Amino acid sequence: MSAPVTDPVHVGLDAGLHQLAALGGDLVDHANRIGAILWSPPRVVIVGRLKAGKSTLVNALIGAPVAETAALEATNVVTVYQDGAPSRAELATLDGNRRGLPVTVGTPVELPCPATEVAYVHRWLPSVALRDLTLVDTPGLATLTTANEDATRRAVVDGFDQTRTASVDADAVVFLFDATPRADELDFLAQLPFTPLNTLGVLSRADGFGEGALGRQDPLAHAAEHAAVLAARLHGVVSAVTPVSGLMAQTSHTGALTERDAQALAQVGAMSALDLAELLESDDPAPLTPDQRDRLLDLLGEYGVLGGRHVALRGAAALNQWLAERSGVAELRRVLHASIGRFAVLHRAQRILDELDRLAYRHPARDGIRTIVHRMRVDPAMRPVTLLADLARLHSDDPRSPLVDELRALLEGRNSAERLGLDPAAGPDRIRAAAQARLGEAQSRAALYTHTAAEDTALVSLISAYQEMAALR
Ligand SMILES: Nc1nc2c(ncn2[C@@H]2O[C@H](COP(=O)(O)OP(=O)(O)O)[C@@H](O)[C@H]2O)c(=O)[nH]1
Ligand SMILES: [Mg+2]
Repeated sequence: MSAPVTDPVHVGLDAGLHQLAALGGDLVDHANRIGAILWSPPRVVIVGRLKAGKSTLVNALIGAPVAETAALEATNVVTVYQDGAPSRAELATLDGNRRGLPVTVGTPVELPCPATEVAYVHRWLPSVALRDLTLVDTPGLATLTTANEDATRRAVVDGFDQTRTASVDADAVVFLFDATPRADELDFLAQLPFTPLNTLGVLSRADGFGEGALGRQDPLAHAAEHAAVLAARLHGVVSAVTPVSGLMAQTSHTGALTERDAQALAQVGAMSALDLAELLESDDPAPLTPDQRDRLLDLLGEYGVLGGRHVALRGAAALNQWLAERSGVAELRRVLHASIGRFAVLHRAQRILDELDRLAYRHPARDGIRTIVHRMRVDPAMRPVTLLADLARLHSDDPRSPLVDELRALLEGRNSAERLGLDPAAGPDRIRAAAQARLGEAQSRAALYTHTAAEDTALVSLISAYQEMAALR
C-alpha cells in the first residue's frame, strides 16, 4: 500500500485488528484473514435484466474487453473482477471448493463444469480502474432460465439458500435498466441488504433511448431528462440515476476504435442523417462494404454512426473523444467513486465488525474479542458505519419509519449544518441548538414504547450522534 491511510474508519478498524492479533495464538491468523477484507477494495455488483448492457459497462469501466457480452445465457456466470497480478482466474463452486482456471487474455474463461455448479468466477487482472473498487458482473434477473436469477441472488444476497460460501460479499449495487424498472426488478432490489445510499441507478443504452437516433429528440438528452424523473421517483431505492451509453463507453475506453474505422465512417461524413440511415439498412451500403457497415454499427451503434459521421472527418482520436464524452461514463465513474464508493467502504466496515462478532461467538477467547469489538463500535470515528447499518435494518424491517430520512440526512450531509437540514451558513450556535432540539425529540421518542426494534437500535445511534453535535464547540 502506497498512500498513507487517513480514513478514520479504516484507522479504527486497523487498530482493532492489531489489538486482536495481540491476543496471540490463532487470533493472529484471524486478524490477518479479516484484515484482508479491510485492505481489499469494496465490491460493487452490477445487476439488471439480461441484455441490459451490464457486461458492456463492466468492460467500459475496466477499459479492457474482459467480460463476455451478448454471450449465450447458459454460459453466463457471476464474475468478480479484481485488481491484481498476474492475470488469472479461480473458480468457486457451490460445494465451497476453489480451483485455478486457465486464462488467455482476450478470450472468455472456459468453465470445466456446468454453470449450475458454479458459485462465481474470480478474475484478477492488473487494472488501475479496479484499484478502488472491485466489480462483479452478474448473469441477470428474471431471464429465460431461473438458473441465472438464482445465481445472481445466491451471489449477492448473503445467506441465500444457506450457502454463504456462494456469496461474493458485495458492498454496493449498480442497477441497470433501459427504460423504467419493472416491479420484479424493484422487488429484487428490495431484498438486497443495501440502503439507497449504496445503490446507483443507471439508465443504460442511453444512445437508443426514446425514439432513437432518428427521433425528434436527441436520445442522450432525452435519457438525461428521464433519468432525473426516475431519480425522484426512485428516491427510496437508489441515490441517483445516471444515463450511460455503455457501448460508446466500451468502444472509446478499450481501444477498439481504429484509424481505419474513422476513415470508413468519414467516407459517409457528408451524407444527410436520413440518407445514411437508409444506406445502413441497404444490401449494398456503398461506399461502405457490408463488413465495414457491420463493424461500425457494432462499435458505435446507430446513434454513434449518425452522430459521429462529421467528427470522423477529423480522425480516430477526435471520434474517440466524442464517443467518450457523449457516453456519460465519466459522470458514472465520478458518482461511483465519490458517493457510492464512500458508502461501500462503510458497508465493508460493517462486514468486518460482523466477522469479528462471528469470531467472538465461537472462539474460546470470546470475552477479550468482545471487549475489542465493543471498543471499535463505540469509537466516534465509527459512527457513520453504525448509522448506515441502522439505515439498512430500517429499510428491510420498517421502511416507512420517519427515522429513515433522519438517518439518511446524517449520512449524506457533508457538514453538521447539512446533516441537521440547516442553512449551510448556519453558525455553531444554531447548529448546537438544532442538535439539542433533535436530541430532545429522539429521547422522547425512545421513551415511548410504540417504536419497532429497528427504530430502537437507530435511536441509540441518533442520540449519541446528536449528543456529540450538541456538545460541539
Ligand atoms: N446501442 C447500444 N447497445 C448496447 C449498449 N450496451 C450494450 N449494448 C448491446 O446489447 C447487447 C447486450 O449487452 P451485454 O452487455 O452483453 O448485456 P448483459 O446481458 O446485461 O451483460 C450487446 O449486443 C451490446 O453490444 C449501449 O449502451 N448501446
Ligand atoms: Mg452479461
